[in-house]
Amino acid sequence: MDLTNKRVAVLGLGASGEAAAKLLHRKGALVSVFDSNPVPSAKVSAMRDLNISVGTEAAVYSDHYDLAVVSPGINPQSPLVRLFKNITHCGELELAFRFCSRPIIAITGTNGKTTTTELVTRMLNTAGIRSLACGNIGLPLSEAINRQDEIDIFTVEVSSFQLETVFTFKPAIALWLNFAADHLDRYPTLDAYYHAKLRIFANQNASDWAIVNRRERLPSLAAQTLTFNAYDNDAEFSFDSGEICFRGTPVLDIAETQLHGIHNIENLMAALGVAFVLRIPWEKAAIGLKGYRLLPHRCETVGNIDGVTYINDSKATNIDSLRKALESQTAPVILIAGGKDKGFDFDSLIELIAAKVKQAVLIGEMGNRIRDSWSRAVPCVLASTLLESVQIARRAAHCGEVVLFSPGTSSFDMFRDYSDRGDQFREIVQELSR
Ligand code: UMA
Repeated sequence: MDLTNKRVAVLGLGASGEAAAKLLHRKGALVSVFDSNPVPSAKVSAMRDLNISVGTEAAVYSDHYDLAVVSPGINPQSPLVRLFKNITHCGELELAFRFCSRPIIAITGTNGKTTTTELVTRMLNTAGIRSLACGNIGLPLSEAINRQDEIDIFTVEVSSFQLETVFTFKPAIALWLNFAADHLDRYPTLDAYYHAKLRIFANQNASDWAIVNRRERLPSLAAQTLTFNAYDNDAEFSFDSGEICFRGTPVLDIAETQLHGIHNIENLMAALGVAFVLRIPWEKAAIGLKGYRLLPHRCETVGNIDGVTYINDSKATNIDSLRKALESQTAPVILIAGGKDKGFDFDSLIELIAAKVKQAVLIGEMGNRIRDSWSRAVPCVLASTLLESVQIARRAAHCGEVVLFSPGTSSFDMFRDYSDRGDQFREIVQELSR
């Protein structure tokens, strides 16, 4: 892709936009960045130092441009993108891929992407294959490729938002972990979300690999396929008596890892699939996997007050994730849930709620709707702040029980993001335990 003197508009100046603008600049393009919102002056100055102009929607004269590079968080139907409707466009991931000289392991799925990206990266590095975790996990591929001379293979977490705007992106290994309802505030239908994700396989051929959960309904794939599933013995990676087996032979004892729950067993299986493709011996692969600890906000125990365990699962931003957190609980649960209205229907959880939850405390935009749904199964109480919800949960919980904060939807109605939400929960619990 020759970008010399090409006029390129970058839409959005978040992490992706900034990395894309810098990459384009290095490749000789004449770059302008547009953002619908005010941009911090330090960021504007950093761009202007590179001769990159920064403007708002009002400054767009789109006929000027040869290419538009769109940030993943910007809805293709947004006014900013529509201004460029007659211009060739691609996403930041596609742009970076064009300049990436190393093979890519791409990981998608509604839940578990970040954990699996970290598991794979750790496994590879421990086995002596130099890898870097990037993509949706936080480090844009456009920035990661600055270091490609010291990397053997990139491990890239890819979201549906990023996949919407890829055209030639071709991972050597594509992992499909699972699919469940999410992002219904972005997509008109669940099918549209599913088809965006499917683009991970679009350019693969028989020299590539697809590592897929056998439970998933996927079209026939051009790549060589490996399957995994913790409930299905016909999958190549299966689960039996506490061990992950490959074609019937045990390869990893879960008790030797730091991970719990069926969903994490499947994440480990997917990572072991990468080990198989790259011919890493099981014992060597296991070293990295056994040492891995989950990031914060994923069923993280943050305190114990009067014999009640407090668990921060703020990363549960969809119903499937909340379901998995509940399924892994063995003690009665006081559940704190709710947040931004993403169009979810919480009725599908009723049976699980009735089986596991003693009381539900509901917050945020979705609080009323969840109460209408769940009050048939459990007592439900509304709280107007997170602090109030924890205080209510504390009064309801008895020794040996669990207060689980697993919102089941996004945080943006009350918090900056899920990590801000989880940090605040942790602080409240720590304050109460003093
Ligand atoms: N903006 C506009 N117009 C709009 C909307 C946004 O100009 O209509 C601007 C905003 O003002 C802001 C910029 O766009 O300045 C933000 O762009 P962005 O939302 O694409 O965010 P980035 O900072 O570039 O971060 C993105 C990913 N964000 C999203 O997909 C929403 C990050 O994933 C990713 O880590 C980063 O690129 C690096 O690759 C975050 C995420 O929430 C973690 N992902 C979703 C998820 O995991 O569910 C998909």
